[in-house]
Parts: sequence; structure tokens; C-alpha cells
Amino acid sequence: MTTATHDSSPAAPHPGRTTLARARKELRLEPVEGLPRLVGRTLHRLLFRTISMIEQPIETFGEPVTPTRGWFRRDRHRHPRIDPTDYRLRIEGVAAPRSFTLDELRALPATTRVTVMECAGNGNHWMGSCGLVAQGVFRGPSLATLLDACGGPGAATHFAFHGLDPMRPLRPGYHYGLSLDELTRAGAIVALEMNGTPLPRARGYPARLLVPGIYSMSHVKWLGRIEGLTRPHRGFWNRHVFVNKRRRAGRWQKEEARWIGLKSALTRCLAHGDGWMLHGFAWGGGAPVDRVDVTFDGGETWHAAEVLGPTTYLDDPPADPEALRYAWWMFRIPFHPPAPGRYRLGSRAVAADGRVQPLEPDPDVRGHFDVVHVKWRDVTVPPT
Ligand SMILES: Nc1nc2c(c(=O)[nH]1)N[C@H]1C(S)=C(S)[C@@H](COP(=O)(O)O)O[C@H]1N2
Ligand SMILES: [Mo]
Repeated sequence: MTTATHDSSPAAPHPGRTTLARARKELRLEPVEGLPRLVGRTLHRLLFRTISMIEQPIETFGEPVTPTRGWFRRDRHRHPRIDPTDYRLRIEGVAAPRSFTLDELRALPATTRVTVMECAGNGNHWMGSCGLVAQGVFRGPSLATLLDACGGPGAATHFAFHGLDPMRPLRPGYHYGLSLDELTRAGAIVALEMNGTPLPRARGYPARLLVPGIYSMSHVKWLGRIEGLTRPHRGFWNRHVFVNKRRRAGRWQKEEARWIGLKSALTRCLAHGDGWMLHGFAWGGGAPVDRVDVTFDGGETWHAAEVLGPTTYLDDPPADPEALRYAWWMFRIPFHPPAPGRYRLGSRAVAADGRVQPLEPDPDVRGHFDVVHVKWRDVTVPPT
């Protein structure tokens, strides 16, 4: 499948290498919240690199499908080197447990998914920016196909997915669990390919779970074992790491990260005619994005952007609408600042089911995950 950028889509070079000439072609959108504001972008990047958390600079967004090179990274450091001839995917706790070789996985009917992948902590107060999100084209057998090849799920109502990345002394490997109902609603697949090539090693070669619509802590890389269970997986990462607290009837209760909430982000501000064009993405929320409103004055007034869905921005979209259900929307809107100076920009997604991206954090939620409120950006417009 090929992808196209629409006419003024910003498939522009890396903004890190800003020259004076380029500076007038693009303005930097600075996150208003987050740790980089306090410690500086460079130190922030270095600090987070030590925990294998690497954002892609938000300004490199622009392509409908994020190039594999430069894709954000988030893992527990160790990237196992897996020999494809020795590799096995074991499926246990189902009607007829069995293993698959890589060739057997490749021989099964494959499903394509064009989908957003987003770390549950994207855009939180540690990160500030919005660089732990990307969109890829993934392909491999669906989980349903694999389960059929095992005689069905049997008694299993939940599944745990185990990675082959070693994590001793902490745990033997990374693992995450979801219910069969969630996996079915998401249309989960076991991805063998990403953006038209076999998965690179850092992305989980030879197989990774992909759960469209659910945050990517569940997209287990270097997938080695699928364990059918008759109760929710009570794993360390499920219960203690990817959790927020939510206040219900006055009581704070733990809540595991799950479905990606309705969001949008302004990504680039590019020279356009005698003014500027703002570009961004909107995603999440489970329903189609209906509208994206943009403010140039810190939220006093809002203006509807032009919004393009995946069937428009992809050259050759897959025929099956399921393949695109969790793809992002692209938006753009002209920006004509009345004078040089500093402007506070923000974007706000509105979904077809009427839900609106909130302006402020929810006072009934505490934690680092599923941060959905408007991602404010400051921009300094130079004199012409
Ligand atoms: N085996 C394994 N899978 C993993 C992880 C990991 O540490 N080990 N990290 C998870 C988290 S928290 C995220 S956000 C995504 C990141 O995927 P990426 O590094 O391909 O961007 O992988 C998920 N899958
Ligand atoms: Mo993550």
C-alpha cells in the first residue's frame, strides 16, 4: 500500500537542523506544560533516553504514515536478537494449545491495520510534548485467526501476552493482559510487518501484538507466548505500572490504562502564502472525528480546521473499513497573526458521537496516563 501526502502536507526536513532560511519557513510550536520547560529539551531527551523512552520530535510529524526510522521508542531496554528458525509462538490455555513457527504464522491469512500507536503516558507532565504517538501500517494474522487454528479460545475469557525480552532480576519478560472482549473489539492482530517490511528488531521482530485503539503498553514486542486465562491477568505491569486513580462517589480507585481517549495535537506551523499553515492530527475516542477547532488566542475564539480522514489522505486505502477504524485524522488551518509576537495555540477534537476534547485535566483522575486535555502550544511570530 502506498501513501500520499496531500498538496500542502508538511513532508519537510527535520527541524532540528534549523537554518536561518528554514527558520522563516517553519515556526516552532513550544509545549506549554511539562518537564522540558524546566530542564530544557536536550537534558530532558538525555534523561529519558536512559530509561529507553525516546520521543520523536513532534515537528517531524507530517506524513500520514510515520516512517519506521525515527519512530518513538518505549521499552525496558533490552532488545532480544531472535533467530527466526528457532522462534516459536506458544498459545496456551485455549481449546487445543499449540506452537507456531514463523513460517506457519506467515502462511496464515493476514490482516492489515492502519493504526495509531500511542504510549499511555504520551503528553503527560513528564513528557510535555506529544512525541510518543505515531501511525503505522501493520500486517499479520489476526488474533481471531490464531485462536481458530487452536480450536477456539476454549474456557479462556482473558489473555496474557508475554515478550521474550529478558528483565531479570525483576521479571522473566515483559507481559500485559487484556480481556478477550477488548481484544475482539479492537480487532487485535499479531503483526509480522510494519510499513511494508518485516518488523525491525527494536519494534519486536519477529512478532508483536497490535491492539488498535488501546494504548501501546499492550502491544507486546518479541511476542513469545499467549496465555489463555479464566480471570484477568494480575501482572505487575497491569496492576502496578499502567494505572491511574479515579474518584468515584468520593473514593479513589485504581484504573488500568486502556482505550485511547479523544485527542488532537498541533504539530507544525509552516510558511504558506503571506501567512502560515498550522497542521496537526486528531485521534482516539473510538468514534470518528467530526471536527477539529483551533484557537490562536489561548481559547478566546475557536475556528474549524479542514479535516481529512484516512480514506482521503491515503493513496490506496485498504477496502475493509475495519482496517482504518483507529487511524488518525489530519487537519490544517491557515494562521494569519495580526502582528509579530507570541501566540498561544490549541486544538480541540470533536467526535461524531458529540464528545469534545476537554480544555482542562479531569479533577477526578490522578496519574500519568491517558492525558487528553488540550495540548497548548506557544509560537513566536517574527516580524516580516
Ligand atoms: N516486550 C515488550 N513489549 C513492549 C514494551 C516492553 O518494554 N517490552 N513496552 C511497551 C510500551 S510501554 C510501549 S509504549 C510500546 C512502545 O513501542 P515502540 O517502542 O515500538 O514505540 O511497546 C510496548 N511493548
Ligand atoms: Mo508506554
